[in-house]
Amino acid sequence: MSVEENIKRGTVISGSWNIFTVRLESGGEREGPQILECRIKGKVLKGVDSFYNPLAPGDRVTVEQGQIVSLEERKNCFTRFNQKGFNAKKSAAGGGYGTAEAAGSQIIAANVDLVLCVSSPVFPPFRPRFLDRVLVQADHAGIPAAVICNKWDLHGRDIDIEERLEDFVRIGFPVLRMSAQTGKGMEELTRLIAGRFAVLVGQSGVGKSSIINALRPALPETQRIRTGTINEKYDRGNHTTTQSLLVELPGGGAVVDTPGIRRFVPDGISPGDLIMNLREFAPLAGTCSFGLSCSHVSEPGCKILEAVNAGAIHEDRYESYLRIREELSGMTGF
Ligand SMILES: Nc1nc2c(ncn2[C@@H]2O[C@H](COP(=O)(O)OP(=O)(O)O)[C@@H](O)[C@H]2O)c(=O)[nH]1
Ligand SMILES: [Mg+2]
Ligand SMILES: [Zn+2]
Repeated sequence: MSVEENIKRGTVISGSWNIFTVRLESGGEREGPQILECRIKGKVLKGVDSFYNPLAPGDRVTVEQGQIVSLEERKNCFTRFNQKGFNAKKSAAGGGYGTAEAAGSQIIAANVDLVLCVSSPVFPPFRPRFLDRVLVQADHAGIPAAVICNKWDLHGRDIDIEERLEDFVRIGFPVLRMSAQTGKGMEELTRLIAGRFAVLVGQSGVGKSSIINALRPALPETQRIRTGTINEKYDRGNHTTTQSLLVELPGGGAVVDTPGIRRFVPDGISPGDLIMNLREFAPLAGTCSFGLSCSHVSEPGCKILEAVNAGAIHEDRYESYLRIREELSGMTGF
């Protein structure tokens, strides 16, 4: 066998620390896709040293003799701040992957075309705060995003939920009210994904894995993703999905199923830059009396506060702004 034949390109479909599942570009139609469990060759892979985890679903890699030898430059990264990683790397600076400064940055998926922020009206309850955080991160990463409100079959006309969903539409995010259980909205979802590479992000129990199963209706029972039950006492889903996983869709495109995230902390955004990632706030940047140094909390002549009072910015989005800002301000490094 020549050296070239031994070097293959592939896509990471799952993995966390040491072992990654890679789908190799098939060596021909008859062979079909080849799935391989791989380790990273040596200790450090170029291009990954500023992250908590070295590789994530969607990463394009080169595999040589069963080992990952290189990573293709990423188009983008959908990340979140992971305090655990931050602490671990702080205490183990110099060892393993990542640097002490930036190891709180956890890659959820790479080379993403669409972020689907999944929520539900009940079980678990609608949490607009969570959606706003995910949308801020998507805008920061330059990835288009859409809001999904699943379990619409359980929805009992909550006026606050409707109002927030309408506001997402108003500021330019597609909103899909659907039910993985009844099939409502499944055609729209397929059209929304449209053969692209999408990542589903949401709290545990909102129905991410159920949605992915519904996107692949013809699959045998054994290949379906396990879905959880809702813990009624806590109104939360059990964490059935423990690892992110890239799943191919029958009509083309792929989605990443992710474990439920209880709290989503934006990554790589300073408090001063936050409004740049809230799209109805962004055009007002620099227009306040205090210019770019305005914190938009209580300053006189603040255009953001004026916009909130005039109804051009939804009060609840402003509340999200205040809370995210406070959290980012308390984080080391800013
Ligand atoms: N009523 C209703 N239940 C759903 C729907 N989608 C998912 N579920 C249920 O919600 C629970 C959690 O679903 P799962 O897909 O595991 O959520 P995940 O944690 O986000 O992956 C399971 O019991 C599902 O059967 C839906 O559209 N309507
Ligand atoms: Mg799941
Ligand atoms: Zn201001």
